[in-house]
Amino acid sequence: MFEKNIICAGAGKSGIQSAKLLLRNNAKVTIYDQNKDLNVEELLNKFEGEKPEVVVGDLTDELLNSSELMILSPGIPCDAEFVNKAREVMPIWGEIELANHFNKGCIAGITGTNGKTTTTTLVGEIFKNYNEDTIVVGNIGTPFTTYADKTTEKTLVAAEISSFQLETVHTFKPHVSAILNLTPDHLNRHYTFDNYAACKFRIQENATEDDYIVLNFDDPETKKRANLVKKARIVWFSRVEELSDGVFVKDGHIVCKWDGKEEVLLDISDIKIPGDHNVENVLAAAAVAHFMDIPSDVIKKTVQNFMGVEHRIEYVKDVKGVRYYNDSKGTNPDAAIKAIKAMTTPTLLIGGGYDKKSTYDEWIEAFDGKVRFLVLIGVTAPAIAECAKRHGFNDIVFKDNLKEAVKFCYENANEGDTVLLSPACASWDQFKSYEERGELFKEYVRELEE
Ligand code: UMA
Repeated sequence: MFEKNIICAGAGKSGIQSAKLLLRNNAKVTIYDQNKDLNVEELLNKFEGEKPEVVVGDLTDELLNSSELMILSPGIPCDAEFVNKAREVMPIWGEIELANHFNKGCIAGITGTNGKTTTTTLVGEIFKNYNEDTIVVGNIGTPFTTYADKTTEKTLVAAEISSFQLETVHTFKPHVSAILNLTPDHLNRHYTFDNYAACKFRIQENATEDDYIVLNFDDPETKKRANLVKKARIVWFSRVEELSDGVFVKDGHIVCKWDGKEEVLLDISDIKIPGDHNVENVLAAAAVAHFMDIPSDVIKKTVQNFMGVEHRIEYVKDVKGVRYYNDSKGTNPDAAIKAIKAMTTPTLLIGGGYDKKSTYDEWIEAFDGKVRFLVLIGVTAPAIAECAKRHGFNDIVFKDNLKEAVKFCYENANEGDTVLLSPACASWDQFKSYEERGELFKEYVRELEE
């Protein structure tokens, strides 16, 4: 299908999987990376069987003249000098475009500023419960090219798609796409918020009248750009308003009203992941799944069993009427603010860890009268305590380690309270990683006497 050499630019996950896919399909491939210090031997060891050529540093005219196509990894800006030079002599496809070229499955593509990973994971779970032939790919961590050429007409594809990836698509066409929300992000790459938002709307560029785009009615920036939608049918979702058409909350149910018919997809009480932002993620996931023709009983059952993404406001279990959440991925104050805002009952909060010289003022302000005890561990404990006191918060307890902190919470929580590990700090003072910290937290909670 390809006659000349193909350049896969970027030797990360995307470049490697693009090269592997092309080699499997008998193309000639050169991986090109700007990093002169790249360990070529280590890279080649990742290839069994046929190996690609590898070029690092400067891109030569010789390579350009002997190639017919460049596949760009998402992390490489489209206006990089070598990309501009290549564009004069060959087409530039993103890794997603290459995957799309080989894909035979039906794609649900999810983008937006926040909540992409949770929503894509949930959509993937719903698909899997309906059809084993499902792949969950994209910005979520597994390049689409890993599986694209193994898909069939029956495959369901749940794809998390970033703005970087959308810059270099040409024919990519999800049957159902979603833009969850839009706030300024990646402005160093896209320069303006309008450019960034326009990139996100490219997700529906090739859609026809038979395709759908799920959009957030409650997000002003998404709403005001709905005129960017070309042919896809718009499915609005809303957490706060009853819509004449779309997916929304009504009397504790999530309903879909479409073509004059109203159907209950699931109940708000089915949602186990906390916070208004997660209600929005579930609304979007349910809308995507519904318009991908997944029956509502599958959607409902999956949501009932969905505990979220590991280590991100992850529900662990209830012990003696107290709910335990693991937010070990809350490694900075911003992430920890989202977690505490998501709590709806009095909370015993475990925080502290490695010192990244963050400021904690906004985190403490976000407690909003909900925190009964702040249980501090790790290097940052004194600095956080000092900051909390400055803000008039004095219910502070120091513990030597996480196990002791969990024990204190267990002994002091009242029925109906929540215990939340959301450190606002990295883990490296006492743990290898936030994953290890989260795993241990869950282990200690599971050991508690019921
Ligand atoms: N490189 C260059 N020139 C450049 C930039 C990078 O040669 O100007 C080379 C680097 O030396 C390196 C390689 O390119 O060897 C890295 O490529 P990459 O940055 O595209 O990384 P991948 O490993 O291929 O990971 C990418 C996504 N990374 C980015 O978008 C930055 C991953 O998203 C994604 O999971 C993966 O593909 C699989 O699809 C990460 C991300 O941070 C999680 N995404 C952003 C976000 O979520 O905010 C958009």
